[in-house]
Amino acid sequence: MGDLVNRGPDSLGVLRRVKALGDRVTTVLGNHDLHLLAAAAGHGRHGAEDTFGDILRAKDSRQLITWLRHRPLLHWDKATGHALVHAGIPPQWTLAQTEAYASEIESILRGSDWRHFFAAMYGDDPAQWSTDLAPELRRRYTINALTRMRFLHPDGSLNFSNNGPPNEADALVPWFQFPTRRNTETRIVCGHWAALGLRQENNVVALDSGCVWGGSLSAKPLQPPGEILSINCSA
Ligand SMILES: [Mn+2]
Repeated sequence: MGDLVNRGPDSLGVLRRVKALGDRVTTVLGNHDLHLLAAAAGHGRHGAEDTFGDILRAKDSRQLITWLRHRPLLHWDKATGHALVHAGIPPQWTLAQTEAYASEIESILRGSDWRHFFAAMYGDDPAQWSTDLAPELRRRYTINALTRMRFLHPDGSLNFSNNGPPNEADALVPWFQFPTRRNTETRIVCGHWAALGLRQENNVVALDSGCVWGGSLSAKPLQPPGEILSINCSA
């Protein structure tokens, strides 16, 4: 569910290992993966807290970056009927819209001018979705919604200041509990929100159980469907 890098001690090892699995693995891009791609493109504001310098300096850096930028933002798993996405799908979008907006960015990242995309990726605006957004702003909203979203304001706009668990957030609503969600029929598997922990509700499976913070690493068998498996990461 993304964020293969920058969330632990051996980002280079993780990236090489997952890449080596080839067709046996499907992974979607997370905000930290995009942050690495931005750095590789010369647009990242990467600093001391980032732990992917080894990837940028590796002898196979070019191949790893090329592989990573060909990963999708959204994966629709037709066989099991699940949408895989790093943070979630905004309530204003149907699955068809999500596929269209994600695909627009995936095409850019896979194209020869991919580096240029990152010049305009960073920023919290626009926080509110509108079909009238100019292309550059639509793409930034898409990136923010699919890879950074947690809480929404009551008007449906994205909130970026609270990353805690839901009970600590006053008027904010977790995206998957938003009352007028248009994608409640879509089964969604996501990660990203470590403070939320494991959740299964409203057709959403949220799997980030905080491995990087000493919690656990969790997996959900989709075919055949099974109970969530978790392994302890505190050791
Ligand atoms: Mn994330």
